[in-house]
Amino acid sequence: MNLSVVIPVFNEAQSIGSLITEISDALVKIDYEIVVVDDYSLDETVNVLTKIQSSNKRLRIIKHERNYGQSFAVRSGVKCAKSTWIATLDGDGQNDPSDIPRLFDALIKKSGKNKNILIAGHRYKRKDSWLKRISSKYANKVRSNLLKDEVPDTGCGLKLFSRDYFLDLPSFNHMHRYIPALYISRGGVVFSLEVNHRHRKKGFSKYGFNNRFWVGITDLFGVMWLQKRSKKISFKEN
Ligand SMILES: Nc1nc2c(ncn2[C@@H]2O[C@H](COP(=O)(O)OP(=O)(O)OP(=O)(O)O)[C@@H](O)[C@H]2O)c(=O)[nH]1
Ligand SMILES: [Mg+2]
Repeated sequence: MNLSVVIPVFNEAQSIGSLITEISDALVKIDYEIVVVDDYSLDETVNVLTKIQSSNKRLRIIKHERNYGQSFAVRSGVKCAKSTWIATLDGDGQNDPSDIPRLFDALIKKSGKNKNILIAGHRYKRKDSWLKRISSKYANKVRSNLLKDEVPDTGCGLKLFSRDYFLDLPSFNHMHRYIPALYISRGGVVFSLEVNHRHRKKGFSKYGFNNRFWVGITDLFGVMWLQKRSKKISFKEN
């Protein structure tokens, strides 16, 4: 197996089925598994997934026993993943699975012997409400000024990386928005590649002003502190 596709979901019964079909269509040349992490959904998400699994042996379903949030769902999926390489994407269909092969190619080419490469999707044409686009634009500016992570888009759900390197990063709620900064502070190298972005067709957004803006401000200071305390460690056996 070459690639584990990890998808965190919370109440995505209406979107996850078509997304899995799209992934299967996009990854015909790759040996992959799909690890969907259900974060204690209250809708039919698990039933939908169980039905799909009966005819799709590449699909694995990991169930949280309560709602832990998106970052911990991603982490559980990465922990359970069987491949060296991971692709994450949102479960609502806003990321386009047909971008994965190109990003996976880039990851393999740039990695060589190194496992410290992050390929971060850059949603250059956001398909979100104007309010979300504007608030995200300013949030990205403030964040990149303070964290100096030099990426145009840190919140894109589509990211590819090595399983081991990711599991070494600090783990906290909402860390999924700071993965590039955490990579760089430990000596990782980040490449932003433009990806397609689509409107959410079904289901509901899980984030509003309060759980994005205020949490984001607290987290910014936390991540700045983590950057100060991080070291780029290199060693070899004699
Ligand atoms: N596991 C888990 N996943 C979550 C949680 N909240 C959101 N997600 C998933 O994370 C992904 C991104 O969430 P969205 O609500 O789509 O966030 P967004 O794309 O910024 O917002 P919209 O544009 O409104 O869709 C989706 O796959 C969600 O199902 C959560 O509490 N737990
Ligand atoms: Mg979304």
